[in-house]
Amino acid sequence: MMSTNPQPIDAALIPRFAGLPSFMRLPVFSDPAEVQIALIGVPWDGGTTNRAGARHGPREVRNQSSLMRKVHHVSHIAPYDLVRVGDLGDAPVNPIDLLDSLKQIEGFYQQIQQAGTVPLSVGGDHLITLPIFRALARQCPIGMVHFDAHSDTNDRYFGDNRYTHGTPFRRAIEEGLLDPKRTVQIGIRGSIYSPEDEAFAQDCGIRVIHMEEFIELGVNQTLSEVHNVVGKQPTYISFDIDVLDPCFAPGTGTPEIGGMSTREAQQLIRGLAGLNLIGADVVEVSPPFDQGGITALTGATIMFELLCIFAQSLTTK
Ligand SMILES: [Mn+2]
Repeated sequence: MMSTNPQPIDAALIPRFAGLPSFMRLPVFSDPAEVQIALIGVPWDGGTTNRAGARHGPREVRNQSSLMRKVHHVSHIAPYDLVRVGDLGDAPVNPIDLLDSLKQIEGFYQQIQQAGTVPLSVGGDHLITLPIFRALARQCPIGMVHFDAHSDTNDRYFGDNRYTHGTPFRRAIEEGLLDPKRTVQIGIRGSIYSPEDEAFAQDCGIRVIHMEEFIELGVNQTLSEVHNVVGKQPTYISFDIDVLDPCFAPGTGTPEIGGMSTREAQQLIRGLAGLNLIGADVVEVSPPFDQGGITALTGATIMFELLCIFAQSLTTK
């Protein structure tokens, strides 16, 4: 039987390079209640401390997402048959006002939360996750599986500025949105400002799996650790593209060598099926630093991997 769910434009009828570039070539909706999973862009990088450009991420990920097909080649999950998925456009932002942007992004995600829709977002820099949490985790702190080269739990930058893409998870913990004991960070590496940089994350009980430990553990043992830490309570997945080695994802603001391969990241995400998933994002894709669209393609593919486990989890809940 033909599904009545929204479907991507069929690439056998209209070639992939034609038409308007929505996420996964899906129809665009303005009412979140019309879909179960909303694909959303957050074109904002006002929290970036060094090389800006992630504001251009959503448009390029939409463009590269035209390469995605309809069925996952390993799990055979067909997300568009299982659930209603659509492109919900971009969250409203203000490129010259950080606090106004945080407010506008939070307001947009409040509407999504009220509609009972699950957001799968593309940034933007990593500060966008904070207003998303403010909307999704108001009732009760959530858990998180966090892929990143950086812990993003710093305190202040350039004097007394508390909001940058290096601080979102310290703020989320302080605000009672994120439960540090149900948080696992994977792939952390690179030079740090001082030996005390990691004290906050360690002291509040975040399970930090540095890149070196991930190499020791391998994919399967890392996954059992992740499932132990986050358990069956509501959990968010935040995927900073810089968790990948710059040879796989050069188009990002803060690259760190010695990172994960795209294959390892795909295996890890597939292993997150079965978690109680409430939302996810892919952040820090920065097209001005990209080469031939490879990082945007990677972002789009990670988004499809996430979409598949989300479609499955919504269907089996
Ligand atoms: Mn980050």
